[in-house]
Amino acid sequence: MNNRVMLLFPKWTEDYGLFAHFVTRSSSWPPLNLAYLASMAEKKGYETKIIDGQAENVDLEEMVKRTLDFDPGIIGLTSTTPFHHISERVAARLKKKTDALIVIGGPHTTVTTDDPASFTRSFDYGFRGQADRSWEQFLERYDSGKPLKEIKGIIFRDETGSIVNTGQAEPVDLKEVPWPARHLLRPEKYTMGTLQGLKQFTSIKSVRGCPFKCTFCSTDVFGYKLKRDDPHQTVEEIKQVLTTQGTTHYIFLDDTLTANKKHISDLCDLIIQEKLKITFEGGTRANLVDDSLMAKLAEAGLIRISFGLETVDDNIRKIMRKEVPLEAHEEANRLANKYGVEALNSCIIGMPGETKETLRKTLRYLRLTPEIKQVNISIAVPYPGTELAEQAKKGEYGLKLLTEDYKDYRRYNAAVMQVGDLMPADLVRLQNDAYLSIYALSSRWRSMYKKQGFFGVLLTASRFTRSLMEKRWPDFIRDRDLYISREQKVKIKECNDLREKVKLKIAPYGSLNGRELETVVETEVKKSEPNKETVALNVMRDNQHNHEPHPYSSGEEFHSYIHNA
Ligand code: B12
Ligand code: SF4
Repeated sequence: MNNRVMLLFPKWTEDYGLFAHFVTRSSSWPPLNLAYLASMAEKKGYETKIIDGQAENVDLEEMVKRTLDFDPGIIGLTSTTPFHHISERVAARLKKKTDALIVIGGPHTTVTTDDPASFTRSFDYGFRGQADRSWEQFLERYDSGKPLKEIKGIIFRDETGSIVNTGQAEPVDLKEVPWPARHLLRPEKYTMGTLQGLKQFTSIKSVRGCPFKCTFCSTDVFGYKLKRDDPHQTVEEIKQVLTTQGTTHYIFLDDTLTANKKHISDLCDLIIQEKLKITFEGGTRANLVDDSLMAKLAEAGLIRISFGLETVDDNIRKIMRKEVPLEAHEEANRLANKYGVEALNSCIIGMPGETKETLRKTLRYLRLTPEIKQVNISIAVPYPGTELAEQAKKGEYGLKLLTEDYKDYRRYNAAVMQVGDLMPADLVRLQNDAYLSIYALSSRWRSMYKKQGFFGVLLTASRFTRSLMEKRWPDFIRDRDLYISREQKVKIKECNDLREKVKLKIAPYGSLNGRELETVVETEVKKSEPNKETVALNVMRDNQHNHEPHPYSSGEEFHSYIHNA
């Protein structure tokens, strides 16, 4: 038997244009899945290599050539839905040139198991869901020449060409899964933009599965039973990486980092006790953090946490089963800010129930909530197997599925569903302008530059140009209520020298869900300006221009607000 295994992660950002630079400058991720599989292959005595086409900038031709030069017995590829065609392309080339077994695994194969358009004849076997155990069995059987088709959790074609599906893989015992073979990757290639600058990092997983069922998310499709690694094991893994590679920054891939408070709290305690000099980040639901947990996370080294806000519209959050109250979200951002942890908020536009008005509400909120420093905006995609895909197919909540060409299922610069009267082109345009509107606020420039460098600036400029070329004023300029205030509660935050600049805190559109929102603007004050009240009033009048009066905009109310400030 040929005991060489080649694992391939094809370059996927070629179709992204300028956005590709943005993606790779702000983050370049190790293919942890392949590193896990490689580790198992090495444990079973295989000589193993990984080519990360993305990080190493290896194009398709070069990837094929290097693979053939290595002459493996097994070639493994991984794919997500929008980039499956790229893995398929690589496999098709290789199929013509080698007799090696070509296998595919990962999210796309899991969610489209019996789809012949995805499991093409370029692949000999496909692996569904968590493949640690089925892959182990595959390697053992291949090595000893035993039949491979008896393994649970795989797909293949029978003599007639029909796809055979052997059902769920045997459960995985995390204690038996060796740590990822990070030594087969080049650590210096994996960097992440943070507020502390660009950091070399690795990803790590201490929990598999998620207890929630958001309609747009593929995690549930995997049918994972929630499993946690012993926190001691995770800490040992970190220590091993620290010693062998010197990596000090870790991204936890756990779907919901704080889903089990005891688990994450124990993990933090161990990191603190062992005095590990590391930083880390992860994502969770905003209602699963509290003051003491955030304090402990920060003490252990948490520098960034991401929350899935998705939308500020309560009804849409309910439909998507993300019923985290908005107040919890603001509180979580506040706690993160309190402990010096960067908070990243992700939103999805174009979900069931979305209208221009709900979208505007979300964008205003993101732009003007001072607690929110960073935002990620993606377009809703009905990934196969999700409840959202079912809703789109049935045309529920004003959805209309317009294509099943998976190449467009990529969340950025492409949309595949219509929702109400919002067409895909509207969503793409709004995604562009939303980023523009949020990052045009100068208070966010520094962090954008630190994380994304010059490409962040370039990307914002290109968004602006695009907006102009498509002959529309970006929202933040056209609709001044997006930019500054519709309502006029103004108070002076800082007013040391009236001859220079005055910072004004403005409540831009009153309250949202009972909580007042504020933003800070700066204004020049002329020497002749008699006093701060007049200055603030002038600013207020400017902002009032062209907008209908608001109940709280009377001079009286405004004055008393100023005096109480
Ligand atoms: C980290 C991550 C990323 C990183 C990529 C990291 C990387 N280089 O691999 C970044 C941020 C770049 C990213 C981007 C995207 N991601 Co992402 N990402 C994840 C996340 C959070 C963790 C992935 C991971 O490493 N898991 C740990 C490993 C161990 O698990 P695994 O990948 O599932 O691998 C296991 C099995 O699938 C299987 N397996 C996987 N590959 C192979 C190959 C072979 C040969 C075999 C035998 C087995 C096998 O065995 C592994 C061990 O059990 C998952 C969510 C999740 N819970 O998995 C989403 C997830 C994979 N991403 C998703 C999506 C949609 C995307 C994007 C398309 C978003 C976009 N920009 O439009 C892109 C696509 C990028 C790409 N190249 O495909 C979806 C995929 C849905 C789908 N139907 O494909 C997921 C599942 C999120 C979700 N819950 O919906 N992502
Ligand atoms: S909480 Fe996150 S990982 Fe869990 S189902 Fe929802 S989106 Fe997916």
